[in-house]
Amino acid sequence: MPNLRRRFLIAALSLTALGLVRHAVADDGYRLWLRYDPIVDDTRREAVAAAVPVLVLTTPSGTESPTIEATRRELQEGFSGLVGRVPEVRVRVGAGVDEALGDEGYRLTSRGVADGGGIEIRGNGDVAVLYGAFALLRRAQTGEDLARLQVVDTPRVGRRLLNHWDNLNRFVERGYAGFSIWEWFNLPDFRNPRYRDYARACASIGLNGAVLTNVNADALVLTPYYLERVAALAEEFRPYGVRVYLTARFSAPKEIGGLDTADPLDPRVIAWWDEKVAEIYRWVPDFGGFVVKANSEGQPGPQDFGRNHADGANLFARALAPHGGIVMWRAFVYQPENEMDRVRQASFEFMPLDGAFLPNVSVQIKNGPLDFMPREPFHPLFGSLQHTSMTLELQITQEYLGHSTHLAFLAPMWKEVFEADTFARGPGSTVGKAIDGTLRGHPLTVVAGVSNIGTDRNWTGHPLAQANWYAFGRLAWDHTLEAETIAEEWSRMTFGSEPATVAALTDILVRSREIVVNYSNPYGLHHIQARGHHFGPGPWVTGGRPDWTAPYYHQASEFGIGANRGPEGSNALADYAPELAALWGDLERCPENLLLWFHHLPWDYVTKSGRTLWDAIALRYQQGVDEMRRLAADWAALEPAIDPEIFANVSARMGRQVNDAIHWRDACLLYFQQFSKRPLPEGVEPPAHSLEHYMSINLRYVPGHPGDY
Ligand code: GCW
Repeated sequence: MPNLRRRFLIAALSLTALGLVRHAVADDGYRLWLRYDPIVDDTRREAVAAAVPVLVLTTPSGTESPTIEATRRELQEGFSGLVGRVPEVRVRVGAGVDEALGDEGYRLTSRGVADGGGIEIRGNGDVAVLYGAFALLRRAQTGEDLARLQVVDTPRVGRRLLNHWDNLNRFVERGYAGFSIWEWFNLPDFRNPRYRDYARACASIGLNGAVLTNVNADALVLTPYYLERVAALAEEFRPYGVRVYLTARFSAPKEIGGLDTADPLDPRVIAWWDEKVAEIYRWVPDFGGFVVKANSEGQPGPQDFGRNHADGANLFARALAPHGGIVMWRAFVYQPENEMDRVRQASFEFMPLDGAFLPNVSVQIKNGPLDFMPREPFHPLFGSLQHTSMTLELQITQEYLGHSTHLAFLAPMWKEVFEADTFARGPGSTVGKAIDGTLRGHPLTVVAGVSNIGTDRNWTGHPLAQANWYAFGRLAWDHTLEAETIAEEWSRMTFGSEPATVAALTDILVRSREIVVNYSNPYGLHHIQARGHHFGPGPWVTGGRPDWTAPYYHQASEFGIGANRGPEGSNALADYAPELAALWGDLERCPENLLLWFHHLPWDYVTKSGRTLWDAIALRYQQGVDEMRRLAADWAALEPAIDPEIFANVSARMGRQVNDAIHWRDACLLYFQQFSKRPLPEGVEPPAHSLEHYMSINLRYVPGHPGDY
């Protein structure tokens, strides 16, 4: 690798001189945003080189740990790539603790000439210094002036985790980028270099933990055979500050423990988990803890034994506490036999338990009350749980936003969640503050993102979906960053700093998610996707569990469309603060992008535009198609600036996305038109096929669908 890198560097630098650098080497996307290609602009490259002849790493320990070694390697490879010169990296011994930095924060300071110049990277721990090194490299990649750095940066949230929905057979549930990168069969002997690169990528954006297994995975991962392999992965990640976590299947004491019960109050079950957890810590001394999906979608749980979620969570919490571990207990619960609106059920189950969870439990809550829809209001539990630590669960993989076929940059969606005001303690009580502990003072703070990576060479399938992994890490570290800032950073790091290219790419990314909403689920529509694999439209999906059908949510009939969640309907509004219930319940004030989430309205209801609801919906679908065509055209214009392999890959996906947008529009409008009985308004293109045609499409073996695997 170092040799290859050097050869690449020499080739690239000589090509820079010829002005040909952009197409110098075919780029397969493996390097993610850590490309370190030579800075093309001579003046800027020289300025960066002049700023970093010496880099001083300062931690209280001042030792040459594996983390410090990794930091040095990263800085030297990074800067030699960027500027063609290898900086000297020194470790300073004997510094005290820097109070402003906490455990993981870092300080970057340009040193005066009298001190020998260069930059000091300081932290209270080695991993903090590593974060500082990555931040410095990022600043160099994005074109910042490094000559007068005075930066202090600390994370707002303590545990910033990827959740892998990876099974032991390497099938990734809702994974669209190949198979699981964990090669269980080859471990622990063969350790794919990808593990290191994975940990590097995570550390570069401040992620500090990985849940290796799917919330639906079986219990075998807790057996010694797998624990030995988990320990090997933990060893690979450790220099980069990434701790491993696992999912714990509630029924494990029965499945792998030889007990006839998993009752959380049974002393044998308690003793079994205590010993199992102690065993895990013997393998992995810095093990992070468990994620548990219990009594949800058929998974076993405490309710099977007449116990509640707190009984279940606290069982694990007690076993983990002596070792410093935590349990993330998922609130994604809803039962087919429960008549209550599905979006209310988690509040119904968890509100009575507020205060009953031990301090090392964090209740893990998806951003919205339904399920990672293209747009949802925030989950009401973020406002209503007062005495419980809450983990925000985001989905980086695009289960409902076109898989890795469609471009949907998700930072704008996540920002909506972080910035949403719960009014829990008056105005300004945002979800971000509920999560980062500032609202209620919870010391345990966690953000989790369901990973979008797999064995695809470029990790994420869609080359631009790397931006979602990147954005997740950046927002988990600091949710006050702007989506646009993140998009721009990523564009610069990934595709270079040529201003017109950066501006165009940033714009493409930032627009993309709303376009997906417009051509698939406008006006607060939700859960109208195809059954099972969730790719493409399926507003007609009926049969089986009512809460897995589309009409349960869109409620379309000749009288109108939308879910009535006000007092006359399911009253889900009552789960929110009175201010929000009043706002969203008032047709005049309810934001139109959530209209049909909260209201059932007649087809001739007059929207803010003055158009009838039917016309407005139809035109919004058309708008989504038009915007998607423009997005694809804007991408096409970037051809000269993007590596050909990546350009061709994205272009093909964009072309497909345009067709899929048309498909969404035509299928949904034809379906709803049966009820509205109105013509398509002027400006909406007529559909190419009949409704029967769209309804007869039955895709099989779509990636990521557990039912087809
Ligand atoms: O979004 C749904 C998915 C399931 C998933 C479940 C969950 C892992 O369709 O595939 O299971 O949510 O979050 O538990």
